[in-house]
Amino acid sequence: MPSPPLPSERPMLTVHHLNNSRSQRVLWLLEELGVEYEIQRYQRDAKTMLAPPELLSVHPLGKSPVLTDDDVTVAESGAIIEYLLDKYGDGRLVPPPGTEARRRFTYWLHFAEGSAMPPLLLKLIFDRIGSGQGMPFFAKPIARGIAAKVKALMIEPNLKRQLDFMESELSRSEWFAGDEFSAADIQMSFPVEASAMRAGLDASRPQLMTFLKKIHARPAFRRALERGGPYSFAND
Ligand SMILES: N[C@@H](CCC(=O)N[C@@H](CS)C(=O)NCC(=O)O)C(=O)O
Repeated sequence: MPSPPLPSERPMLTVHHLNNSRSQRVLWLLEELGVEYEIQRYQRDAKTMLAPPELLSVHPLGKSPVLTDDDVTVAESGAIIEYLLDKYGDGRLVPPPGTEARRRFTYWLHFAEGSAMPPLLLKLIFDRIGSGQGMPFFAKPIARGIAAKVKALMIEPNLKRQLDFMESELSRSEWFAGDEFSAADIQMSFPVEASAMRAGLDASRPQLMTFLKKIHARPAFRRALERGGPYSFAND
């Protein structure tokens, strides 16, 4: 039987991985880069779907993903991606500085969490409110009415507009930043997957559906899924 690795031989890079979460993107990037890492697993509370309190001892916000690399702790997906590309990328998966592709890369890296995710999260919340689950029977029609109004006035028009925009950008080039696959596609995978899961992305937007097909076929994506476990995009 092989002896367990000595502490000095173990990878220093640890992904603090919450099941069913954005930390899947970090595993995927590490697989694309071929960097060794270990996974520290955390399980969402089955009822609230919130992260367990142990994550608070890794980072004050207690959210996932968080990366620890020796004595460095990095939170926030976009910041983790930039950290990994700077330290381990050797110029891979990021277009050269000063190019149009680099400008688009930076845009999508920020857009994914800064613009695309908020209406998707609002939809998740208002779908739950509208379902009336756990409410007294007399409150259910009121909750349903409020949720339907907020969704129709605010959330759904934004979701439609952003889906149309992403679709048209992907008809300009094969990937989000240009003709080469980049870490911006990894960052954008989460809002695109979540849109397909819960915000009406379907075959009427063929570029986005092809994007999903292409990322699912990447060997590194599959390896990350095997290590991280399946996820459903049904949560925040
Ligand atoms: N913008 C942050 C979002 C982090 C975030 O909200 N993570 C979710 C998982 S996908 C989480 O930890 N949820 C559990 C909780 O809030 O308790 C990022 O991209 O890293």
